[in-house]
Amino acid sequence: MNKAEFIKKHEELVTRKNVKDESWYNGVFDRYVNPVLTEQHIPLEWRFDFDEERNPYFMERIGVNAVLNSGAIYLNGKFVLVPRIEGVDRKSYFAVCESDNGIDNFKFRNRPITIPVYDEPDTNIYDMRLTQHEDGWIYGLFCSERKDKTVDDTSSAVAKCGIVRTKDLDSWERLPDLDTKYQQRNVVLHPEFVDGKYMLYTRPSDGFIDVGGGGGIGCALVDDITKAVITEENIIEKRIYHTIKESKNGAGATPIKTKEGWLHIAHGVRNTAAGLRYVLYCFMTDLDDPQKVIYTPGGYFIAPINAERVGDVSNVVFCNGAIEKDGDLYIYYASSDTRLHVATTTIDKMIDYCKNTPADGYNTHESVKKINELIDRNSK
Ligand code: M1P
Repeated sequence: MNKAEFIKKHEELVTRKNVKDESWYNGVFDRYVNPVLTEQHIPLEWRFDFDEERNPYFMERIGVNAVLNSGAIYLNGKFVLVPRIEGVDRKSYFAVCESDNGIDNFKFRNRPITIPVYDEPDTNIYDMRLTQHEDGWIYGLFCSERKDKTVDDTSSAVAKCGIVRTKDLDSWERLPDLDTKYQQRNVVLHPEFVDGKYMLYTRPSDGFIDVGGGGGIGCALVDDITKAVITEENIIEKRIYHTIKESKNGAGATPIKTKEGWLHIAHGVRNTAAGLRYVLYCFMTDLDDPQKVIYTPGGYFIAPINAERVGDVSNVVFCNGAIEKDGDLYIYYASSDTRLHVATTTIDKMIDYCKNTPADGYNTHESVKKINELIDRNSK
C-alpha cells in the first residue's frame, strides 16, 4: 500500500457506516458490526509527519495502541465521546469526537485535550466520566495515576480521582484531585445536587489493582467540588462471593435519570484461572434517594463475545459513558481494553430489564427454582 492508498483507506474507515449485528439477539440490547473507534481512527495528522523532507518514508511517528473507555454526553445536537486513547508509549490521553447519530462517523476535534497539571504531573490519566451537572458545568472525573514512591517497585502506583470542568469541551479547568484516604478509580459525579451537595460514586481501594478489604461502589457527599474532600463513604453496591462482582466492581456511566429511578451501568469483576473477567451489570436507585438501590437484575448485562474477548487485556468489557436521546439509550463499551463499541436499546427496555430480570439468589438451588417458576408460567 502506498501513502495515497493509505490515506484513502483511513478516510473510508472513519466514514464507514455502522449497522446492527443481526446475528445477535437477546431482546435487551443490540450490538453493532463495527467498533465505533479503534486505534486506526485516530487522525493521521496526530500520527504522521506529512512533510516529505522530514518524513520521506511517510512513517508513523507517534503510534496509537488502543482507543477504549469513553465518557459520553449529548451536546449541541451531537453525540460526544471523550475516549481514552493509549499511545504506544503506554501513556493515555483524552480527545473529543462527535457524531450526528451516535453509531458511526465520529469526527475528532483538531487536537487532543490538554489537561492542566495539578500538583505533581500525572504519569497517566484515563477513563473520564463526563457529567452535565445541574450547576451548569460539564465535569470530567478521571483516574490520575502516579508512581507509589513509598515502595521500591517500578510497578507500584497510586490511583487518585482527577477532576476537570469545562463549558465547551475545548478549554478545561483542573480542580484539585479528590482528597480521600483510599486509592480511588471509577469515581463518577452524580448529575444533580443531593441534599444541596455534590454526590460522588466512589470505589475505595486499599491497593492499585486489588481493592483489598475495601471495594464496592460507595456514595459520598461533597460540599465544595472545587476542593472535594471525602469524609464518609456509604457502600451501596457490595462485592459478593460467587457473583459477577466477587473480586471488584465499579461505577461506570454517569447514571441516567428515568421515570422509575436512576439507571446505573457498572462493571463487575471475577477472578478465573485465565485472569480477571470484566462484565457490565445494571442496577437502579431511587429517584428521591439515589443512595437507595431499588432494582438489582441478577448476572451480567453485557459480557465480551467473539472478537471482543481478545485484546490487550482479554476477557474485558468496560463502560464509562452512555447517552440517552429521545428515549433511546446508546451505551459505549470497550472490549478487552482495545477498541470501543456501541450497544443500543431504549430506556423503557432497560427499566423492564431491571425490574423483571430475577435478582441473583446467591446459590445454585435458587437459580434452578427461578427457571422452574418460568417454565411453570410458560406452561399455563
Ligand atoms: O483492565 C480492565 C480495566 O481495569 C481497570 O478497572 P478497575 O479499576 O475496576 O480494575 C481500569 O484500569 C480500566 O481502565 C480497565 O479497562
